[in-house]
Amino acid sequence: MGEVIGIGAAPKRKEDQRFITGRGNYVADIKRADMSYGVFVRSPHAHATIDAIDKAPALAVPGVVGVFTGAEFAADGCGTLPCGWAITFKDGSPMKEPPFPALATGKVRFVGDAVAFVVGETLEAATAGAEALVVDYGLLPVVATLLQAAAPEAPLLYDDVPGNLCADWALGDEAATEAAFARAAHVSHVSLVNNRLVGNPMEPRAAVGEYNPGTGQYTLWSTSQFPHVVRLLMGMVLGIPQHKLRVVAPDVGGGFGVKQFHYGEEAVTTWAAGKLRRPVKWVSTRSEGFLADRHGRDHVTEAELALDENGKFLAMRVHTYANMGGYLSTFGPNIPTNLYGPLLSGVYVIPSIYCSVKCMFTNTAPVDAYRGAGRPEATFVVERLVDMAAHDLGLDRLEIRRRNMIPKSAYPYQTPVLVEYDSGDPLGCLEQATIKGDVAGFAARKAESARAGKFRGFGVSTYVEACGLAPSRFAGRLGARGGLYESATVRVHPTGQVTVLIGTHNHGQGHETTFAQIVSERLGVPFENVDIVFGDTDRVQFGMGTYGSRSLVVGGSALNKAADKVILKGKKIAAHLLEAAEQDITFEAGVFAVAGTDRKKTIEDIALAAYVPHDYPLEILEPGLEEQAYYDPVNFTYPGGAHLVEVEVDPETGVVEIVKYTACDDVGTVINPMIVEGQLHGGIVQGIGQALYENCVYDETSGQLLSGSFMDYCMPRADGVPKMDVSTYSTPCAHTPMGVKGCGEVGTIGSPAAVISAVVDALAHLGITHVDMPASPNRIWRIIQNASIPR
Ligand code: MCN
Repeated sequence: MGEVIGIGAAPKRKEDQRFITGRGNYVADIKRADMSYGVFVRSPHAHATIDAIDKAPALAVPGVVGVFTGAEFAADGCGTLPCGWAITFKDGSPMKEPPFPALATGKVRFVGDAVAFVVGETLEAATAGAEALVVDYGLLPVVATLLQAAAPEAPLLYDDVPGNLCADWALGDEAATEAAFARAAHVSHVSLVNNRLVGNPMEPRAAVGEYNPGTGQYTLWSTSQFPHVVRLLMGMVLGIPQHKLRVVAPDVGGGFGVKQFHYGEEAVTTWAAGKLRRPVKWVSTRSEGFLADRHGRDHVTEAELALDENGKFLAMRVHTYANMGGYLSTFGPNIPTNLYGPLLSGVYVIPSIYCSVKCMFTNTAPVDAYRGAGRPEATFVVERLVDMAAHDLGLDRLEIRRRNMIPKSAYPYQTPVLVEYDSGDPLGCLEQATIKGDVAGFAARKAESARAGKFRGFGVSTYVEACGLAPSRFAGRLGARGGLYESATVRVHPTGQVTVLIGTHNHGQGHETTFAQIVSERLGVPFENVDIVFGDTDRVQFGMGTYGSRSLVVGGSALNKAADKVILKGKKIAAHLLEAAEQDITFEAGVFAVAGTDRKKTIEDIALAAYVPHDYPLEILEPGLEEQAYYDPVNFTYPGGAHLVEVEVDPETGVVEIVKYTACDDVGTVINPMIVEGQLHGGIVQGIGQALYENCVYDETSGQLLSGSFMDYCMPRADGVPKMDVSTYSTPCAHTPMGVKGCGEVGTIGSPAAVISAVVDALAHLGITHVDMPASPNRIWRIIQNASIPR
């Protein structure tokens, strides 16, 4: 008999048993009878017309069984890839939404745009066929960067999208902000770039499509974070009714946002399987991933903060250019607008904020969500501005923050940019981090570094996040083309074990463990007796998937609600079996009892009675002990925290080493502290990656991807990451049933600004006030060489 392991415990992750023993089942592992293999032919040009495609040489390659183009896809009645959000221009007019074909037709718009799909008996045959295919391109002028796209007379990606402008979006009260700036004693300014990133999950994307002509049933196995949404969107694209389409996302080796979109490769692989009447497998190479996965970030921003004579914030003004890439991805326009503007108040009282975002088309891969999605960008703007204001006014960076933070007593706190924070205590987080990070000892450590010839810097970032994506009501107001709830079914078997069917998707976050903890505690059943099922549209009721740190807040709350319903039904059965009134039945630790008596039944007794209805109130209760619940929160949850960083800069080489990292994060009630710590570690490392190493760069003339491999795109590695001191500080969420807030992205949100704050501090004696990311050795060495104040 196993034990109950509930909320707050830290059992080892259930799922790791299969991963560390090589028993995971990934899409690339899937084998089907008579399976064929597909390879995408991708554009080598950033912007060109497709003048002709000669399939004959590819079809002549032995073993090639099919060559498919965008023209055939369209001629078959298939549609283009839908965008899930509709933002508007400032004047309310709709965004420009050009079609996004799964296989390009007429034109290609980025290097890596899929032009054809070649299928062979073997991967080798398909690869040879793809190489043999002849595509005639007519080269067009290229727009590779945001500023090129916005330049007057810039070449256009779409004839009907003037100025390459998808939308000129705005949020906040412009007039009030202008008035506050007019009366400000001081204005601080930053001009910054939020560097473009490639997600690079360990497992590249993959798809296997299958068609059964006997039943008309299509199946897609995909590396997806949201199989039900893929079924919905792909059903629309291919015209397949939902009941004839099954989407399975089995074990997925990391997503980080990259796998939360409906990709053309999914639709084409499934469609080709139907045309060929045989299964087709496509597995992305790492190089393809660099070219054709959705990218993240890529902003250029001018921002200003108005302050009074006491260093109190009066207003903030932010103007951002955000890159959409060549097409609008599933959530593309939502990320730099709705997930960015509303976070610009940070953890501060800022009476007026105005933000405008120009979403631009460029000849680059589509840009969409990458861990944090919009919120790291917002935090970077706010925190760089606050550091700059401290510098300009000669204030301590911690002091200016303390002076302007929202006090705990002011929660719930309505910001001037739409959102209302339900709970939080930024000052409490900062104080805990300050103590744990031994800020008082920094001066001595700096002197010691100086003796070793290193510049030591201290950096700070405080942040707030909006996560737990749903609030359908909110999403609707923000332009979502659908609501965002989550669903869970709790199935108590006749012998008392439990299967949970949930609409979220576990691809590294430990749901099989933490969700089992919730059920174990709520129903008083052994932890080992709970299995979590997800990722298969034929097994699980509709669900929205995993992204936006929503799984616990929304999915876990649905699970909690379904457990409530199980308990309620259990009480009815117990009342009958124990011959008592329903309101007299209590439930605790897996036991239903008549209050004040020793008459009781275990949950196992009740489950058996529910399924084997002897002496059971069939006339008032249906048999079975299985309940389903949907949960749609009333608000986002707002995790927050403070990150403190110390770096050493080697002036000879420009290398930045992080020598001390202290994080204090408020994620509300913690279900599993070990998993939360792991999530924080992972998130922080990705933020360090953005701050110090990673940069996705396109050639400005040709639009070629210059950082298309791990030789050119530097990922953070263990040797670049210090031992971190990570702790939590809990203010429970006021509206989620368990008081939980999300934790999956917080590390990525807090860290980049903290690292850059430390790098700038290390170079402050050279007159440096800002450093763009990534703070690579090359960049830092040049900054030191060119510093106006010699070292
Ligand atoms: N948790 C907890 N207590 C809390 C908050 C969360 O115990 N107060 C647990 C949850 O139950 C869950 C895990 O921590 O097991 C993460 O929960 P949550 O914050 O709900 O985030 P999601 O599960 O929705 O995961 C999404 C989030 C995002 S948006 C990205 S991107 C990301 C991330 O998670 N991608 C990841 N973490 C990742 N981790 C891995 N290994 N791989 C990815 O692709």
